[in-house]
Amino acid sequence: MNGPSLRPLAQRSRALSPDQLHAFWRNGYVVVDDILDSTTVDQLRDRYEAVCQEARTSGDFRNFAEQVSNEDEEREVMVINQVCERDLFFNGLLYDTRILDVVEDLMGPYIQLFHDFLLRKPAEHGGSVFWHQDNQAWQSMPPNNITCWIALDDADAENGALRYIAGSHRDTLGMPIDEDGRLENMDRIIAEGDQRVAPVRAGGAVFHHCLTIHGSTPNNSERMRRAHSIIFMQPGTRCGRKPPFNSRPATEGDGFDVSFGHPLLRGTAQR
Ligand SMILES: O=C(O)CCC(=O)C(=O)O
Repeated sequence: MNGPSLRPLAQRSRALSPDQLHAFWRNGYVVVDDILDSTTVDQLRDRYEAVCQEARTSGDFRNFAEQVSNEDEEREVMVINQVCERDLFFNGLLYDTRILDVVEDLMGPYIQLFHDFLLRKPAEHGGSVFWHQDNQAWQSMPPNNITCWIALDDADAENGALRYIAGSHRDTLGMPIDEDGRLENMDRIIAEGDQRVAPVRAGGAVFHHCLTIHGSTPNNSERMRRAHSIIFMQPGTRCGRKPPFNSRPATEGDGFDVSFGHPLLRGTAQR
């Protein structure tokens, strides 16, 4: 009988091992060490600091640090959106085959940019990032977006690495959400969930699914924790919200035309 052949995972993937693929789908995230070489990381750090300096001067950035009490007022997580539109080096990184090969293993051969941003958690007063599902903010349909969080410094529990509720992208499927898109049982799911820190060395990356619950703790260490997040989508994805920053669909429910802000990175744009 001639049917589609099911090749072993190892033969179908470009970059990830079968164990890494299984870990991603089981836990909702996977750490990939040494995805970028040290020369690229050094160049990225230079451009990163230049972009941050420009944003600080112009005021064109957000502070994403969680504000729970007055003591948090001095805390900072500097966020700069759509860095790929501000700097050619970051724009080039979108097309890096080392990253796209992993994304292709996770979402298939049609890949478009959803958006990208920098997250700079300074030493000693870096803030925490609240527990969330990325798709709470985006309401993207289908909810298949995948984030590649690239570490520019070694990130660990001391300087506020990412932490995840392992398996929450599966466990929360179909659960009721409130009018903000937040899971109604979010607090209970987090309290009872399998919380895991995801340490990653500079030049490595964590890939996570847009339904995996995650956040990060403050940075009280003497080391910076700099990261760059690139979020990938499948062409044809719709945006359920009109988000508050540039280069997004004009209206709720719109698709994303291929554009400078949302380039097609692999494959063809299916309509
Ligand atoms: O860098 C952090 O602490 C949070 C990052 C995050 O939430 C994301 O990239 O989706």
